[in-house]
Amino acid sequence: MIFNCGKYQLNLNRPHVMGIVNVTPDSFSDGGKFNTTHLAVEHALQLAAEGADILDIGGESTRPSATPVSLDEELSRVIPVIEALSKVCALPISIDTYKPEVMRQAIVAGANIVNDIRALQEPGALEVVAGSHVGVCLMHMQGLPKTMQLDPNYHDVVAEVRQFLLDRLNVALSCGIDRSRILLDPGFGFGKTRAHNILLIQHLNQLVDIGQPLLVGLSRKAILGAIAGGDEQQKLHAGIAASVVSSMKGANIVRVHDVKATVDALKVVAAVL
Ligand code: PT1
Repeated sequence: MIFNCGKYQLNLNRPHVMGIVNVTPDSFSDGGKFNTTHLAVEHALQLAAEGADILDIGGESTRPSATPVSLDEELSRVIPVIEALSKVCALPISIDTYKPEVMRQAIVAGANIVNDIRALQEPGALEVVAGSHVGVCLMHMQGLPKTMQLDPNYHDVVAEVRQFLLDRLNVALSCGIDRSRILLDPGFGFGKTRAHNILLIQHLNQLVDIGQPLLVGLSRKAILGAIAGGDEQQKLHAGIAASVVSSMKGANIVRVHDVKATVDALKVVAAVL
């Protein structure tokens, strides 16, 4: 399967790794804008050297109970990083945002993929992506990050996530976004209990059946802590297992913090598949 994202074409015949680059001042414990930009670019280049296939740049945390940041704050975090990185790195860059204006400016700055936890539901978001040649990831979420883990609720989580992704896929197609540009993502941890997340992994084949490439993100999420224990090493090891299991079940791209370990583990998966 080929994924088209503007000037890059990814052949998804082997599992791919998306490296996470958080551009939140607290993740660099410094505060200064120049330093934050510089350190984020350095971190991205490190992930590239470790074998990442895609670099995902994000300026707003979407983990449970996170508070949104303003448009101006998000722009000032991510745009300088994308501008600098696109000049020195030959990997596709994705922008992790749901804000259409961030998408627009990120594409101008050199982003190749829009990674949207709201699946282009914000007014204007579909138009920004349709009017470009970038790829897009449409993700499922129940509720909003601030409150999504308070009471996740489904009759049939697999059927509902599948239907949502199909609906958003069809909206994107009807706006002129080519099928080859679209990734789907069940949104692990986004308004889902441990049982919901596990059901989605067990039945990932039902999402594979939609026929679009799948992206999954389980790295360092609470569910891994709940299963394996919450210390750093337990989450790392559990995360590797989660990437291996999901790629064996048909996920094409895994979004992770720990790129080197994941790349090594997925070489075994590639050899087997
Ligand atoms: C994801 C994802 C993302 N996750 C895509 N983008 C985050 N496409 C940010 C927890 O349960 O899975 N797919 N962008 C990070 N969000 C979370 C959510 C982090 C839940 C942690 C948890 O701990």
